[in-house]
Amino acid sequence: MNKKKKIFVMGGDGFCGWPTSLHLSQEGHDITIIDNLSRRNIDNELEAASLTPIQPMGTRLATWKELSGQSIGFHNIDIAEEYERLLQVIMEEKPDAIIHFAEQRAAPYSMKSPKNKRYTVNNNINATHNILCAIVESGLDIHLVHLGTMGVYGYGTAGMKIPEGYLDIEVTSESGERIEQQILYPTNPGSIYHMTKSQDQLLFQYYNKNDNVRITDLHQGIVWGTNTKETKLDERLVNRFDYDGDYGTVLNRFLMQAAVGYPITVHGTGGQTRAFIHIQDTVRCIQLAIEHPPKRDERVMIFNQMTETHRVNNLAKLVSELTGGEIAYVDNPRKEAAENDLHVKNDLFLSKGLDPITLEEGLLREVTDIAKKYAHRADHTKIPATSTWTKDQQPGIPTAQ
Ligand code: NAD
Ligand code: USQ
Repeated sequence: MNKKKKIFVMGGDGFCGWPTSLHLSQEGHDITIIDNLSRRNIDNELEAASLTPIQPMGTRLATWKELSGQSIGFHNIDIAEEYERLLQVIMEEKPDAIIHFAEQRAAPYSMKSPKNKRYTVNNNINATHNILCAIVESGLDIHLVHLGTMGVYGYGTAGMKIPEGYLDIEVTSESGERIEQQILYPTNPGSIYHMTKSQDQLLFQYYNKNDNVRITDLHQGIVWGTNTKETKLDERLVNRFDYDGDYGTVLNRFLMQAAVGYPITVHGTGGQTRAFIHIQDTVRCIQLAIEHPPKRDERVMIFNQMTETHRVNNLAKLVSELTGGEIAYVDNPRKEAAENDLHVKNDLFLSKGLDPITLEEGLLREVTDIAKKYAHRADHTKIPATSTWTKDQQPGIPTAQ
């Protein structure tokens, strides 16, 4: 194993953060979770809950201690609002690395109302900026690993493979000389949430240039699946499974809809192509990112954290073939192209040893082990995607419902 590290996991109570905390603890690292439990509060606000029965933080941590003998620390801090507490805990515990998951991550939730737009911008940009500012103020050489999104690239690439963060360009100087350069790939976000991730990239570029902060930005695709090796050890460690119209992501929604006998809700024609990754591969990629930090004078390291691309309509057909579920083509509540192609480079993680889990091998297991097992907990009224991108759009509700 690599050297044992002290690692802060910001947002360690969430869907990606919890299994990552357990995995890194299992690997022997010293983990402290920082989370303000805002995601659980949003569940209360939306009156929607995880399909899986997630336990309170205290039970989660006590169970992990009982099973593994490892302690995981926890601080309830709002990192967007409580800068001084954040700085203090960094100064006291001196982490080698900080993994930053702590943002409002749902595009539909971010588009719901002016209040939601403003909350998402304030929360996400302040959270990221406060971490960067505190790292510099602490004087410690902390490696920051951020969970970004494939969505910062936009999805129309005219057949070109999306590179890992930087685009090769050629410009013509005043004197007519052709000069090659690499620039940050131009962003083209499709929601307020995705826009905050685009802003994050500028904050990283600036703090890296000005203060030499070592940063890895993981441009992650849509995460599917629920459990990992560690969360499977005991039902009290189960990971969250969002299926509601705001937080449920497309493939997990389709799996759950098929399992509970709700029509599979394809937005528009389902012509959108997206990048995907299984949650087990997410935690593995983060481990690899922690084990391969950039050097002090290196630019922001950007990885495309995805393993497969799929068209939404093809996913719906695949799930329908596996389960017999019926497909409903509903109004698209989002403002997005009816169709797009997507080709993505992910050579960096593959070269570091990632051996991806494919949809083919994991899909059916997910339907039976999770979606069917917890189908009785589903509230069908929370399934439709009711948040629209503009006032004149319609929610994505199947006609028979
Ligand atoms: P999540 O909502 O399940 O988890 C985020 C966690 O951060 C929650 O526990 C929440 O309480 C916490 N948090 C939010 N704001 C905070 C604040 N101000 N202070 C302290 N804690 C705060 O989301 P997730 O699905 O685990 O996503 C984690 C990260 O990965 C996000 O940044 C998201 O953009 C990125 N990502 C997720 C996916 C996906 O499919 N889930 C895909 C690509 C990228
Ligand atoms: N879609 C449907 N039917 C549904 C739900 C979604 O057809 O019932 C479609 C959407 O219209 C969209 C696509 O599926 O075209 C993906 O939607 P999504 O909700 O699964 O994904 P998205 O909004 O992009 O957001 C999710 C995570 C976010 C992360 C992002 C990665 O919530 O945190 O950043 O995936 S990516 O998409 O690569 O940018």
